[in-house]
Amino acid sequence: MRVWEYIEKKIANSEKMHMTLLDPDKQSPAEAGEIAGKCEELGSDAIMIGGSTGVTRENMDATARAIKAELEKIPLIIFPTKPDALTPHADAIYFMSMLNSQDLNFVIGYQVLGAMVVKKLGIEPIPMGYIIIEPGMKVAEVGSAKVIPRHDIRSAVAHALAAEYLGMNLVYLEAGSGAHQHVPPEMVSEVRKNIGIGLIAGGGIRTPESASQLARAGADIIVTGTVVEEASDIENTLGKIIAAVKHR
Ligand code: 1GP
Repeated sequence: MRVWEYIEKKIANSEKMHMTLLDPDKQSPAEAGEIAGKCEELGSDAIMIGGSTGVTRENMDATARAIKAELEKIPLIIFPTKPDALTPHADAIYFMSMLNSQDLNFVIGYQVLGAMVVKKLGIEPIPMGYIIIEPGMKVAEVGSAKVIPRHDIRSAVAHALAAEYLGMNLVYLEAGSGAHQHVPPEMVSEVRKNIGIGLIAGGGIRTPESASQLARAGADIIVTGTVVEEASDIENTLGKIIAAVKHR
């Protein structure tokens, strides 16, 4: 089954999904593989690989290969920043445009550079509109985002609707990795009410309560990264977050 079909089916069945983000710059490939295997056992629905800084073709390749070796059923999806660190060892790539970037490279330039590479490597592209919400953190800085203020729900809805009308499959509301506040649930629910495509929320989600709140507000997919990196006991920390997403 293609990765998009797998995601689409779950969204159509109103099954909430959890995805784990691993940054190849944060641990060795072997450690990343071990963590990914554990996340699958705990019920995470996909592993995403990427980071805003420190990602190279070498660490992407080695980490993706190690993760794939540990995964039994769930897919590995590239979450790219720039097109110079793509790897053939993943199942799919979020082919994304940062809709509120002020740097044209992040809106369409890197996509043009990467498109032929994605085709050549045979990775499945999944079109996604990426929207950076305050505080935005490193990704806002790297991508020169004109960050949407937390109170500006109207702007978030307008960006999300534009993504839908541009033909994207998914919209990602991103508060930034390590954010002290995740996207507001009111923003998630207003966006949900106004769009007919899949909705992802990520950045700063550290507790089962936050994960459940955002899933109940209408996010189809909850992404966590930092919590896995920092957890001394992944089984307990991530296990509870995943359970909260699934059972809301
Ligand atoms: C970042 O949304 C993801 O792109 C995950 O954020 O690291 O804060 O979980 P965290």
